[in-house]
Amino acid sequence: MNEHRVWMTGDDENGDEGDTSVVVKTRAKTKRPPLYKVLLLNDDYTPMEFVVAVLERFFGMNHAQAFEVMLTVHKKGVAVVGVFSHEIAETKVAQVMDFARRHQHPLQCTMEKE
Ligand code: TYC
Repeated sequence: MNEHRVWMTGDDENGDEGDTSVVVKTRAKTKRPPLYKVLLLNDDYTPMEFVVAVLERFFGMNHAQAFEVMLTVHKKGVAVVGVFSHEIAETKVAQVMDFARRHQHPLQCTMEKE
């Protein structure tokens, strides 16, 4: 990936004073993958303890953290519950939406590019 570009300096092209070309190392640009925020939305019906369980189960939070984040969503309407690669974020959203659906709660989880 690291190219070596070569060019001539000055006006000595085809001259008889030897090669004055320089070799330059270019670094391959390593682009970090974009990150996505996973958001949890408030609603009037999902039980608080269910949201806490979701945050513990799918986002690795302990009970105190989960309760705190749940209360933030409850009061503010929305909160970022994690930041992930596109694939992981999609999986988290799908897991939460499926878990909520199976328990017949209207809890909504979405993702957006950071
Ligand atoms: N507002 C809900 C209630 O009063 C609790 C709740 C919190 C629901 C967070 C969703 O993402 C949520 N039972």
